[in-house]
Amino acid sequence: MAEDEEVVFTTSTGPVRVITAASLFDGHDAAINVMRRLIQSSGAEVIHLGHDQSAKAVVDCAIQEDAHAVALTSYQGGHVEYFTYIRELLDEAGCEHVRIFGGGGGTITPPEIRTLHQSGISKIYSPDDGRTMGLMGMIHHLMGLAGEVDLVGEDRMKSLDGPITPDDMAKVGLLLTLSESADEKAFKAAVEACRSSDRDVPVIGFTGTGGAGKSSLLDELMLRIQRDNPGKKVCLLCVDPTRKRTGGALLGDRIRMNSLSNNDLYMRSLASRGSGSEISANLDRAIEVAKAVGFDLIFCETSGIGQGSDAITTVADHSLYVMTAEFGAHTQLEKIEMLDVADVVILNKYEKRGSEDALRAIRKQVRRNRNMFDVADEELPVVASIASQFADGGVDRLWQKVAAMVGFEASEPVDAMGERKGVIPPERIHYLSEIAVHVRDYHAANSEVAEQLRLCQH
Ligand code: B12
Ligand SMILES: Nc1nc2c(ncn2[C@@H]2O[C@H](COP(=O)(O)OP(=O)(O)OP(=O)(O)O)[C@@H](O)[C@H]2O)c(=O)[nH]1
Ligand SMILES: [Mg+2]
Repeated sequence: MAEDEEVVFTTSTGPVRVITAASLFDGHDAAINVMRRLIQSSGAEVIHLGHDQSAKAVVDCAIQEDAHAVALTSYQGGHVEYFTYIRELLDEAGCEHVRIFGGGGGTITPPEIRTLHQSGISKIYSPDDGRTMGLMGMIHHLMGLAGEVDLVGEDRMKSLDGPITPDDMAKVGLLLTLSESADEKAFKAAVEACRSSDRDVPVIGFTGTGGAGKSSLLDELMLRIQRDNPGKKVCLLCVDPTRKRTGGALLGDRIRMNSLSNNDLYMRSLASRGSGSEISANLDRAIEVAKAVGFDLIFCETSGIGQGSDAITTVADHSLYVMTAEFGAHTQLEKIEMLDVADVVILNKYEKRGSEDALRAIRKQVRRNRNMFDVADEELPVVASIASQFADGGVDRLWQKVAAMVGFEASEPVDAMGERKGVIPPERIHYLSEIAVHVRDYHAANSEVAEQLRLCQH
């Protein structure tokens, strides 16, 4: 096979799903970034976690995402322990089928590679492999082995034999795989066999322009949910676009989710898989799974949308529209469909230049669209937020509104909406010069004492 020949791999359940990450305490992410792009261009749905990822984070992700394989790099040492611990955790969770691939250049020695292969790691790629197989040769080898994994094999399907709960992460993962790939009859049968709840659980939809901060806001809401409603089980279903040319996708929402270490939260990344819209064709089925196994609340995130899109309203009970100040001229606001229908409009990245003007214009447009001319600014369904700011007052207000929609508890906000706190509080802004002054005073006092002692001794 020629080095640059494009080969696309698929399985009976759709594209190969691969988790990629660099190991714990390791910032060497250049190699995995190259590999994940090539894996994606070979037709895989890649869920990228980034660098510095613990074994537990990788394993939880592989289980929830029902992945065929994980592909990791490790350059900082400790690779034998890291890879074998991931194997152990996956096996303990009943996920012996998930294949593990890795690389770490010359830092993983040939005897260590042999040990790792004997411990159930499918393949560690060495620099020699790079030379003999070539870059695409390694990727095709990985994709071929990952594609052999049958996610809906007999043993796994047999495990769907009774009611399951959100804590049965692997079985929920398998049901979600069926939601994307099984025919209607098989899907319904599996859901009914596993049903543990008949409750009608609220579904909140997050939509908005690409990169506006949907996932960051979701992550911030998750932190508040855990703080104010410990023990509640929440399911996140996040859609990113499938690339038409290869059928692969970068499912990148998970990289923003720092809150996921809490096992009350469950996240599944979905590719749009040719739905032709910002939600996946089977998102309604995935929601059905989340309801049937007893989650208390379901969030859906769409891929980035344009002015006329509102597909989220077809699956969500309440929808939130996230935008930034960069919407163009004020007249552009008149074209945005979601300003008519969103339960809350969120102007995120509020610390950026032009946001105050944008907030005024959005409020004006929402007033016009909904005939809300007599309503005070604070009563309008418009929130300004800074999702990247710790304990942001705007996100707190958004959480209050969402909590009221779904009957959850929400703490009172501490800070005002739109307050910019900065990393260093204003009263501490000169802290480095204060330290320098203290050190200088200390040295001056020391010199004076030393001088007096010198005079006394002579
Ligand atoms: C680039 C690099 C950096 C860059 C990283 C940039 C980035 N964002 O990734 C910078 C300069 C930032 C850096 C910093 C450091 N680095 Co550095 N770095 C390297 C270097 C030169 C190359 C690593 C690399 O990315 N190679 C590119 C890959 C594609 O090629 P490869 O490694 O040969 O891998 C082959 C196969 O294994 C395979 N492969 C690899 N991974 C995968 C994955 C999959 C899925 C597949 C299919 C294949 C595959 O592909 C290649 C085919 O030939 C290595 C030395 C070296 N020459 O290898 C040191 C090296 C890894 N770094 C090292 C060190 C010590 C550091 C620092 C701690 C230095 C310091 N004191 O600050 C920091 C730590 C950074 C951190 N936060 O973790 C040491 C590690 C020593 C050890 N483990 O015992 C090394 C080995 C250098 C050395 N000899 O001392 N580093
Ligand atoms: N300055 C600033 N950056 C933010 C804020 N919120 C999010 N970001 C950054 O904006 C970038 C995109 O954020 P995401 O949360 O991934 O946005 P998204 O809308 O989910 O993106 P897609 O899912 O790709 O459409 C990231 O680099 C975030 O760190 C904010 O309030 N201010
Ligand atoms: Mg996102």
